Amino acid sequence: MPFKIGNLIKGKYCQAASKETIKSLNPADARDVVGIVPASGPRDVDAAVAAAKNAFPAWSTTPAPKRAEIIYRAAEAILKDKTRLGRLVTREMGKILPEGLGDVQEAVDMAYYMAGEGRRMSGQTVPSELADKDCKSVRVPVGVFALITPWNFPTAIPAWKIFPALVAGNTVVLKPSSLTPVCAAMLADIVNRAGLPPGVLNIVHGPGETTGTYLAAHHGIDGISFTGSSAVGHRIATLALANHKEYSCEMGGKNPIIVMDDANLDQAVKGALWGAFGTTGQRCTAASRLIVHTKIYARFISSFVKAAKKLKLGDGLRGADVGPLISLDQMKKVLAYIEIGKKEGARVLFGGNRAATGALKNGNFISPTAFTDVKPDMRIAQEEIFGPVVSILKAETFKDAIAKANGVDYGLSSAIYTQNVNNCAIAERDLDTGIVYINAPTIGAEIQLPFGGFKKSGFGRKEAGGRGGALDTFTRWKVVYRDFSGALQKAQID
Ligand code: UN1
Repeated sequence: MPFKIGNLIKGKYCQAASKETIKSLNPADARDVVGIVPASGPRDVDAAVAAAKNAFPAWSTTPAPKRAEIIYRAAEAILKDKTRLGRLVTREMGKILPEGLGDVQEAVDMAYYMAGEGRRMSGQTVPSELADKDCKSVRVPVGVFALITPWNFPTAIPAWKIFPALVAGNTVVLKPSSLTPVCAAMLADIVNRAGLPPGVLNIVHGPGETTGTYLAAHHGIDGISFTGSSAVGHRIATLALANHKEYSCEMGGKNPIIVMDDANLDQAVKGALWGAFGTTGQRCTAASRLIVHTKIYARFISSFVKAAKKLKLGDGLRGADVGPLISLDQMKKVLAYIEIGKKEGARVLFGGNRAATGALKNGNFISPTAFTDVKPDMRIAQEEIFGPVVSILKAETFKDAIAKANGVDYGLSSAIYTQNVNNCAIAERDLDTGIVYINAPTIGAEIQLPFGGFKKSGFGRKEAGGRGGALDTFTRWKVVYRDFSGALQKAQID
């Protein structure tokens, strides 16, 4: 049975003014309609933004520890519901069940972390150069935030944005991907029921091109936090600048794993498989290039092929290792990239085709695919594919490996497998990415440090915890100078 979900505006569920709807489908079996949600238009977005604006004065002046108490309650409730929500992630997004549960766990982690910020969120107090005067900086909320989230982490990424936004005192309008609206709606429903005043958290459903664009350009919002493709991120950042809004855009990647000749080969093969084919390659952090030292190239390839052949493709709720692509369109895009790779002269090492027989016939499945004979300037070595396709390149030396790793427009995540301590340190310094992994694949960032990339991978502020993370996205610094001398004192002069 499909879930029938409404927009959440001012604490109430409602249909789109136009009454139009869209369906979300199970990517493992398109006959299974997971949800029917409103296809929101301008009037719906206007109402949501107005509700968020009205709720802002009271919410932003509620003490942060009190705001955080609601988030703690939400964390507990999400955790209690983890199995149901995790299964829903798998059903609506397609990632295999352990990953579906991980998606929900990441939301729980972020909720606890950001709730803790309710009693921190500290600024600075510093001495004044003048007597009887003090100086401090405080974080203040931005206002109404538009949160535009993708389908690949349908619970985690909305949570990454909702919790820091709310603890900091903003009110929000969430526009989740129209491919995974039910996951986001379930999360928001739990958070809302944890005790949020009406209008603090609103959701409008609908496609990115229409609903998302209208929301991002809305004069009533004060900031935008977006995760998705580089092309859309670029448009959103441009809009934000033109309209003078705060923004944070997390975008694509073309993340490399370097495997050096002194690597623990077994560990590197396992890491490469998980990095490349985990979440069916549909992570912005997915490893889509393996840069393998020439000395161990042949040995690496033979173990990699052997291990990849064991991966079971199928429905993530039925014990598969690799699930489907999110949609027919995404599957077609990935298949087109496979054709591009062949035309460019790369060799298919394994996979390379749609799998549509037996139980897979109604789903969007592509067999895990690897290309060898890949040259660094080929499109499959440069462009984000966002599917279970990995390009394998050879490196002659350590220096060559680092140069190849950095030789793309993206800079989100990178990894190196080596036992050489000096090379570890040099890689850590020279890899030009926002996240570097040593002896671990390119995926699996934890929430307590900032998340985001360099180059084409990100614009504006970062996400998640730690110094320079999401609190900087969702607050502004206000500096206060207080003179209690009872006279006029002049800085730099007296
Ligand atoms: C994404 O792929 O959009 O680091 C986010 C990771 C996850 C988040 C990925 N924690 O792989």
